[in-house]
Amino acid sequence: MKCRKCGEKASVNMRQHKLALCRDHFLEWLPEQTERFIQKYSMFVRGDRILVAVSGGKDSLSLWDLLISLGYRADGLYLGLGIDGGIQYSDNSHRLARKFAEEKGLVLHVVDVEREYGEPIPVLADISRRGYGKPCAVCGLTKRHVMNRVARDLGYDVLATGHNLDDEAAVLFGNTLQWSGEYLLRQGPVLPGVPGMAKKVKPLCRFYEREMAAYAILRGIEYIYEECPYAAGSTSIYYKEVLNRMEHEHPGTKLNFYLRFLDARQRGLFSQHESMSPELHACTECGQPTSAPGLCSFCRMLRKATPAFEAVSE
Ligand code: Q46
Ligand code: ZN
Ligand code: ZN
Repeated sequence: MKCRKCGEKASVNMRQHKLALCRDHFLEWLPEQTERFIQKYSMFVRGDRILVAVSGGKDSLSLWDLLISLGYRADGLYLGLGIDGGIQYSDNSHRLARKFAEEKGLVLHVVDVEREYGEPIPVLADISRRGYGKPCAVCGLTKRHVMNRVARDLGYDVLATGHNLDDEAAVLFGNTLQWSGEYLLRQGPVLPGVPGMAKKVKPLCRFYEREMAAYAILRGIEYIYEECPYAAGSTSIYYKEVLNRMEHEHPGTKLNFYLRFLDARQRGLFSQHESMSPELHACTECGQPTSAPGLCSFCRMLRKATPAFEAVSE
């Protein structure tokens, strides 16, 4: 297979675009496309302060690398979840995120959940009894809360995450199977900010996971290969496998699914859910927006899990 631009041997073949590129042309193409998506979806402009949520994986480190190469002002935020799983998952991912930042002279904020809230994620999940065997619900809640808090407290304009097309298509697939109108209405490359909640963007949402892996490898980015140990057996991995089978038979299925959804949403397919969106209130503890008056779900979880937190905060 030859590079479409120069005729040299291709390194990456993107069947959905009928496009094969050599290393150099792929490393030119991907940042150009990223810039195009940033502008198309009005994610941010040069001069905005961007906070990138960095997990130590290929997507978030590549996103940070791309934004810096494109001349944006982007700092990183790493969350120490305290997950070991026999592979020192958190320690290794933290080490790689720190290494990346140090080598490039970038600012990396670190929030260690255990130090901040008294327990690591798996223990918080156990004692708040929200885990149902897996800490993912508590983990997601905590990540959203902390990312938003740091973005707000440190005055960032926007919070960027490294979700790729495979992630987005899997979430969309799940939401569509359930016809979750409210979630479908909110899914997209940009989630506008509301008082107390930062604007969120996903600049990689149109790139396949394998394109991001190719980018990270060709750029020499050292990232953690292992998934979080709690990801095994999750519904989202199952949806990804199903979508991959379809993609294999019909290249472009995932991209089409996602882009046609964005079109439909823009044409107002889920707009009736806008009027059903609940009124937002400020959490009485942390000030972040919540749908019911009183405490937000994160603060409620924390009270249940760490009575000490309750005593201190009252
Ligand atoms: S939610 Fe669950 Fe992930 Fe948290 S505990 Fe691991 S798998 S990291 S995206
Ligand atoms: Zn080429
Ligand atoms: Zn709260």
